[in-house]
Amino acid sequence: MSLPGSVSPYAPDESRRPPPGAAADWTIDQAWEAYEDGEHDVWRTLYERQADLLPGRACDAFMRGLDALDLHRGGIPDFRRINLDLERLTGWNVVAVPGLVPDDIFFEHLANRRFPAGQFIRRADQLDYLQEPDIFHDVFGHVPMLTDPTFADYMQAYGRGGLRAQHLHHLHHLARLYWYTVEFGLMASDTGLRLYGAGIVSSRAESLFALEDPSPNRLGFDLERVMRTPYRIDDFQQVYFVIPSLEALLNATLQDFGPIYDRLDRAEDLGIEDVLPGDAVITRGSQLYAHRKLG
Ligand code: HBI
Ligand code: FE
Repeated sequence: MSLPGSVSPYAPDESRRPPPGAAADWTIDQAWEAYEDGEHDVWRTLYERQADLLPGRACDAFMRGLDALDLHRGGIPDFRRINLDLERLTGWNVVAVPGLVPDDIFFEHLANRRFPAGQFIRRADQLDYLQEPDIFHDVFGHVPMLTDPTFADYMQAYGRGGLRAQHLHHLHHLARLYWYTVEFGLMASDTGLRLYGAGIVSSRAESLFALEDPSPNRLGFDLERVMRTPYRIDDFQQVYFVIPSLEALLNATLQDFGPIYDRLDRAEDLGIEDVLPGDAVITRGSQLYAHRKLG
């Protein structure tokens, strides 16, 4: 993994060719029949942990998506099965890829309502953390939200925006928007904060930390503020941004990013722990967790 705040913690450089057996768009056959029992067991273990933890913590759209796709304790889902429901609900399809794909490939898929999901699953001794998103992170973490029409539109808008941001050399700013919403976003609800970020809902420890720990800041979502804020790729976040609704998140992207990028060109990056006078502060964190880890 590259250093925090870099353009894209994952994406290999564009010059990389698709790996052997992958198509030009990096897709591969999921080969669902080839998963071994031990791999299905890893899925079941991870699923059981989160299924017990997320009710009351994950947002309604996520819980509805889990149910709609019938993602269950049974084992690694067959993309052919979940795509029958997913496509009917929002026109999205999950496609299997070997792992991380270059940004332009990634954005092209999202812009066409295809979510690239890692085909592999982590080993039983990697339950709590792994470098690269596996099928549990991608399918359990990301795919349920794609059953929500508003979020489905947001993800396609992100894909289209990503292709543009690349040409305008603002990918690092857009990657922060992805990170603090799609991966690590929180949402307000009538009964308190809720999770919707895939990186959180697929992690037992961070599902608790993001909502309950006094260490991180929790700030009201503001598009430009987020795009100026570096992020952590190797540990829990030091700040989480809270959206009022998925509609508000989608509306924030339905504007011309050109003037925003112009202002960002003249603006300094913020410190990851900063709290600005204009911030809507939900939690002013102690940062004790991060400082203890950083020593
Ligand atoms: N590739 N398979 C995959 N999954 C991702 O989440 C992903 C990726 N490539 C690039 C990427 N994410 C992000 O860095 C972009 O949003 C910038
Ligand atoms: Fe992800």
